[in-house]
Amino acid sequence: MELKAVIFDLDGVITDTAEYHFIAWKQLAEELGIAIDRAFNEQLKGISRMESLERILIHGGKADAYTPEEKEDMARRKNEHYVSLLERLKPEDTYPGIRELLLEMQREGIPAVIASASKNAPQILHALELTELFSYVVPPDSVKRGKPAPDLFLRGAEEIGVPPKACIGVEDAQAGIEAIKAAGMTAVGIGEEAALTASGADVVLPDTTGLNVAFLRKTLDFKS
Ligand code: B16
Ligand code: MG
Repeated sequence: MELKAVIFDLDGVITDTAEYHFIAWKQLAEELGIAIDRAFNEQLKGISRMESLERILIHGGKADAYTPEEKEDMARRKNEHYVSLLERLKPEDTYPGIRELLLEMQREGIPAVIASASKNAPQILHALELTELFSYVVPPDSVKRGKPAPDLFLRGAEEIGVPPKACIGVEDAQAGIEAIKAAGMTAVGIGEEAALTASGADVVLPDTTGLNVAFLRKTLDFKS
């Protein structure tokens, strides 16, 4: 099978915005009297803003304590804090090897797509000066279901006219790996091997330094 596209998650794969999400959620949770730690935060990776808030409220035993309007306001406050943290983002914050990989893909004519749950993805790519290296950024509102459903990844492949089995998806979150596999794509996990393998990752790398076109082609050949 020839590699025809690579569909990337953003937070935790292209750059470390996962940490900024954690800082902003932790502050909001503290204001609500709910303690969250990094282990709990793993469950929020790849999950939409409102769904993340719901999970935090359930975790704190406050699932039914607020009206929909109050929840909207909490999500807005968290996002304002998160967006203020994003002002620090610079091109050097791109994870190691990612820019080189995208440039290599461009030379080889392999399109790169973003399938992120984040409504802030275009702004993040702009801050990292990566916008031009992506063929398409899937708008999260354009699909019905978030990760672990396959919709974001399928929408990305459809937009550029590539069959899912010729795509590799790259993800740091368990929900994201499940989404890639449900889409019928080959999944490369970035991060902790045991958890990502349990979610169905075909291969797991500890970080992004090992990503290059030869590795991705070999992975697709081996798995298809
Ligand atoms: P926003 P990804 C996801 O991005 C994050 O992992 C998740 O923590 C966040 O809640 C979600 O985006 C929504 O982000 O609030 O910016 O719309 O990992 O799918 O790139
Ligand atoms: Mg992610």
